[in-house]
Amino acid sequence: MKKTNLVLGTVAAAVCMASGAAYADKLTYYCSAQEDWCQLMARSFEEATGIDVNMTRKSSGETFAQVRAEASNPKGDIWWGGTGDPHLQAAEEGLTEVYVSPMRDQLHPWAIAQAESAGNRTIGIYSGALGYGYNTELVAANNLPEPACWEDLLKPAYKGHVQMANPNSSGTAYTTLASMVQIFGEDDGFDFMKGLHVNINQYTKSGSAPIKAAGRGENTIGIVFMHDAVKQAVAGFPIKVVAPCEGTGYEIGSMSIIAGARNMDEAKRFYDWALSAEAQNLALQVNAFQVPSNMGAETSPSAPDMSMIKLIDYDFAKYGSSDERKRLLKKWDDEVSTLPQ
Ligand code: S7P
Repeated sequence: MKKTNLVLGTVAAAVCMASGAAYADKLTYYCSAQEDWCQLMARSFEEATGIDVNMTRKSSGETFAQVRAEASNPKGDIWWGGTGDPHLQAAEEGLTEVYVSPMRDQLHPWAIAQAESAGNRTIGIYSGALGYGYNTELVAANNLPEPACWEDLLKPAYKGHVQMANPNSSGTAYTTLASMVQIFGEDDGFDFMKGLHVNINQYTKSGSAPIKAAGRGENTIGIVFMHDAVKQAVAGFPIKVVAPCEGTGYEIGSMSIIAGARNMDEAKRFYDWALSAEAQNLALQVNAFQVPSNMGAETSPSAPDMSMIKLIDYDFAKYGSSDERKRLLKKWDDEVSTLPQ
């Protein structure tokens, strides 16, 4: 497989040189998953193909903003990872490219459904449920009750003990906002966010930062994807992972080729490779406990069991639409983030 790719790459280079076109054996890769996973994907793709990868890691909302800002002169080629909602918004706004990968028949139906709902401008690469985690030692030391539901997080006892990311920069936090609106209804969902705001000690830029802080003992409760909390627990930190009792939202982590990519052939090679079981199994090396989209890839035994979690029927089409995402974020900015604490 590797040899075939190298031979094809050499042939492509020869054709480019003969035709006078610039030879571009490189890829500009925007990554919105965890830094260690982003790095491993970049280095492994380089090893598999010989293509040089220039990787930048930013949160999902930040990467979306960058892709949009660069739309008239695209600098990125591929955007891998991060929650699906901003990928769907990018697709709707024509910021990403239509591509139907030959790897598609190896994927779970939910990954293909994500692609079909976006006119094949994005695709699912993993999924994971939202929840929270807490530092059991800090809960005990502060005589706090053990939370089990979303509504528990509104208790006055937790004032200053809860952390989440800012939904403008973070896909995790936008998933939280959209999930509360879907679980409680819009008015009650925003009331929940306002009540939560009183207990928040900090809105971070990155979605997983609150649980990393909890692992280090600098924060008590972090609202994150459950797999990010499991990663801290598996690393040995005193973190308990919670699937909230009311039910919860989830993500379809996604991948998209950037419209007008300068290195389009390399972007498609990365896309096909990233959908393979071999590439998706790299997640196991960095304790990324999402459920992979390739049916032949392995799910870690430590991964949260999605079939045991009360999942809502998250409306990706609605909450990934440009109008709705903009509207909810503006409403959160205007009505929640400005409230006194
Ligand atoms: O890789 C872990 C993960 O939680 O990171 C992505 C996340 O969107 C990136 O962080 P932000 O919340 O800051 O955007 C998730 O897709 C993924 O599961």
